[in-house]
Amino acid sequence: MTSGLRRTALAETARYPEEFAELYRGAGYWTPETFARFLPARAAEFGDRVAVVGLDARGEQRRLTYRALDESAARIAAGLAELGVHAGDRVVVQLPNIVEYTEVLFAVFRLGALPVFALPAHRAAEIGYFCRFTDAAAYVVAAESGGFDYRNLARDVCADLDTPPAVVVAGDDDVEVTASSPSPRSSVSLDALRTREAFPPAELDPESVAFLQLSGGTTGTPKLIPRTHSDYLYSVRESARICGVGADTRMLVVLPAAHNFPMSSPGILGVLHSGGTVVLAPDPSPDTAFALIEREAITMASLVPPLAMAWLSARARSERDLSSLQVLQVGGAKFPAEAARRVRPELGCTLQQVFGMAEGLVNYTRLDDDEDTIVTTQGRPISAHDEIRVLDDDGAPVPSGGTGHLLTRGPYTIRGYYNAPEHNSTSFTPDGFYRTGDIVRLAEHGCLVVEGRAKDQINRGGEKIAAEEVENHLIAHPAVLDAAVVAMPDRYLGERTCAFVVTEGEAPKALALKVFLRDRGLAGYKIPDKVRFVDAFPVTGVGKISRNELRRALAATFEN
Ligand code: AMP
Ligand code: DBH
Repeated sequence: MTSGLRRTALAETARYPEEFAELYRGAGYWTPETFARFLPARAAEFGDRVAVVGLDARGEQRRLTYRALDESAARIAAGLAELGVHAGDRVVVQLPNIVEYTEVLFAVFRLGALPVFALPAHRAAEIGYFCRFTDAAAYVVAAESGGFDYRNLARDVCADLDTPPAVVVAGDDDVEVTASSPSPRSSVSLDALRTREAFPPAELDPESVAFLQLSGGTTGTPKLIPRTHSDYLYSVRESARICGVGADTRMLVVLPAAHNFPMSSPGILGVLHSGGTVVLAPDPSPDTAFALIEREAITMASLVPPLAMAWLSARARSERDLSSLQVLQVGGAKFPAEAARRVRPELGCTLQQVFGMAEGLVNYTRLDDDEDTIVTTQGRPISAHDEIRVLDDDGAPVPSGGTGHLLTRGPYTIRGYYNAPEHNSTSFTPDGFYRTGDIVRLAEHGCLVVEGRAKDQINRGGEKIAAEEVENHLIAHPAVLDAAVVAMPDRYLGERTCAFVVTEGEAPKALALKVFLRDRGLAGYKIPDKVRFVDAFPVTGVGKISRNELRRALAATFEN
């Protein structure tokens, strides 16, 4: 595990040009703070305050103070080090919203190792890819969650890898996870790692990469996003300030904790940086959330639009006292103005729209914006140094107030994906602007309104699906000649997926194709909602598949 391979350097693309680094340091944005010292510093300041409330992997209710969380992280870090995980190593973390997530997160940070943030929905196709592509030294899972056994997933993933990672299991670890893999390494329970001595926080370059976040992406394989200590902590501190987060904040985390939104906008990290309390919801249902809001006097929560709609409709039927709730953040996908308008009168709190991306740029409506701005825009950037360009199809700036492609560059937006030189040459301009793929309009006061999308991605209620990734899996079926995955409008999720498929010989049943994708280990949310068999695809003037034409065909035939 300590071989040269595990030491593969992070691509230089992660580095910001020195002139920009100087600018961001000079402005006081980038500081010497690192994630290794994040929690130790908070524990010194907020020791006995409650940092995290939630269930653990065994379903027990836990409340951890800052000091207890820091002590757990220090001991788990020591255990991980004994397993052979060192500073700079990658650790794939796939945990649900349980308290161990925060313990493991800060343990990995303390070591100076790099978490790779997988989602609970990911399966063997994604996890295997993350482990291989990042040459992961360890993979951390919960034994079981949501009726799914992650020990089996870990076993399947490891069996397919030449150098499988050390598997760490939170909860009951009664299965020999990697026994059948070519290079057997049995799994270890997280609790076994806790018995060690405390590990001292690593000394790290604050401008080095702290972790790898996932992009919803547009390509055949998911892209990984290298975020540095300095850039990310700047966005976390500023987000906390903009969102009014302080030691009295009690945030309910409903979305998957490792997603960039609940992690950093201002999310778990913003609340813990400020001495507040994070309450982890074990499931996203309004019933669970409302009970927790009442019990824990929650002041703030962040949701994707479909969940916000579910809260709105559940509110009328619920007797729960939600009066502590001050701010409801909604982001990840476009929140329609008609729904946005209902938040204040029906939930009794201020709506904050959040338009962000794991690559960097995050926009917020401000808490004191007028109601019209809050309801009809997706907010404005965090930083005075966030550079925004809105360009037409030919790359020329659109006239003020016009609609066009959003490009951005700034103190917390990456300059390149992890080890992806080819993608980087198309996803970034030569002068370092990230092409977001979003179509926006620059409204008054510098607020952005998301009008659409130019990238081949489906946004299924905040869950992003790269068309090409699903198409590649479909094409692997022996009867499938070609496939095109497009979005179809959906009242609840905003969009769902439809796969158009050209087959050879006898067409398989739609259900059989879905099962085929599942068996290939694709995450459930990426399995197409509909499959349509066609003889051929409509093409554009230059012979590319016309996705627009396919979308139009869908609109004409499916009633949603
Ligand atoms: P990712 O790059 O996977 O982190 O996904 C970020 C993308 O999610 C953005 O580029 C947008 O396409 C979409 N997105 C996030 N927040 C919003 C929002 N409030 N309204 C519309 N789209 C959003
Ligand atoms: O969708 C996103 O990726 C997102 C949404 C809101 C995000 O990364 C964020 C805020 O930070």
